[in-house]
Amino acid sequence: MQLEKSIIEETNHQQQAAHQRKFDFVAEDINGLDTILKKLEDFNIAIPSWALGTGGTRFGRFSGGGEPRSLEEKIEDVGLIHALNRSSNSISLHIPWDIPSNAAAVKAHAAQLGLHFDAVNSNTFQDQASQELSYKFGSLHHVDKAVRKQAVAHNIEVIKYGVELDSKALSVWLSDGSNFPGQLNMRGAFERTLESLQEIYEALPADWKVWVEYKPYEPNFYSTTIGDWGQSYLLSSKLGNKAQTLVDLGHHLQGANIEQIVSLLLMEGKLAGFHFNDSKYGDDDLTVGSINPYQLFLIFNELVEGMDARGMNHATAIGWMIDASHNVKDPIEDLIQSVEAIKIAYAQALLVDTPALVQAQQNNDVVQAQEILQHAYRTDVRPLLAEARLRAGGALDPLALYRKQAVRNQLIAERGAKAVSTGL
Ligand SMILES: [Mn+2]
Repeated sequence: MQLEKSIIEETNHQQQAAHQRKFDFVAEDINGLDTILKKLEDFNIAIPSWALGTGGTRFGRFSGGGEPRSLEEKIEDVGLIHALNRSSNSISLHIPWDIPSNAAAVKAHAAQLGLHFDAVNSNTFQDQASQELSYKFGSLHHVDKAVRKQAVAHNIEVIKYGVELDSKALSVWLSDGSNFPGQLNMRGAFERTLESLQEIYEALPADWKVWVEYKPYEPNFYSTTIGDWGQSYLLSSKLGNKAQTLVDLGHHLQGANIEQIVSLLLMEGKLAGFHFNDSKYGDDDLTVGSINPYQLFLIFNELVEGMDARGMNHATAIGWMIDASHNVKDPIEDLIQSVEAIKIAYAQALLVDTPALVQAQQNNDVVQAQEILQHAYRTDVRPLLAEARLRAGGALDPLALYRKQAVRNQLIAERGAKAVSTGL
């Protein structure tokens, strides 16, 4: 299904007066308002194809109904989100869950909805029915050369699909690791991973990147072969300019200072991009900003400062993507909330009085530095986001409109109450 533009316009019209009041109130105190609004309009976050279905845990999965049954329906769902928020103009495919069998048709369908394709993701963390050798003991790091070869070939196949869709990056996350001390020679595992990644790197088109994601534990619980940003950075440095480190917010041990990691990767030109989510304990894959929105703001503060220092385009220089799994929410509602949370943190970071902060840092005025950051963080920027959406043709209040139109009920009517999204 698609949302009629007239419905969005009509609803915006009804909400216009209330919006204008809130917008005028916050806009009055903001310097460079139009530049900020333009940056907010330009800033889009990719939606992963696996996030349109209900997520599960190892204990079970409870479908919400009306889930997309095919890649085409997943694209439709991203189209719905983008029509509402005008901030989700791309989709990131996971192979083999979403193989585009007819790339030209898939691309045309997406383009109709104003969408393009972000990074493609490979999968060597589970076995597929058709595959010859098992990844039970790893893929790119496997002790058996034949398994490594199969995993390398899979990644090269994913690049091929991505080329057909005009993607520009391959995102690699490995579950490779060990569950028990002694299971693995760690140096050997790292060297074999590097060798395998080098073969994949060689297959990258000239204008492509490979994004190397890290994660400290799970599904392996003693060691992960690419366990932290240092190990990913080491690999991406050895590989070359087309390799960079991907930061997934949930892939850190508790208390890690992610903003510092981001700041240094950016300084070295090695920050590929983000997988956004939120967590309280581990890789919880919760809605972005639902647990710790202040940390998200601090990360964006480093991002904006670092990108400006390097003259980078905020919207396009880095890959922005959600990577979450929704156990109990309507996936579309969750994604609308996540995109909103990301853009709130971004908008707040744009409000930081940088010259004053530099001055405070120079003077070791710790109190003033905190005041400056928290002044930006405590500004209610939601009317700015709404205004940017309005200017881009989206809904003033995407979630409210989604509910008012009973979109999920329509999807259930169309696809069935038991429709289960492919891949999960
Ligand atoms: Mn991820």
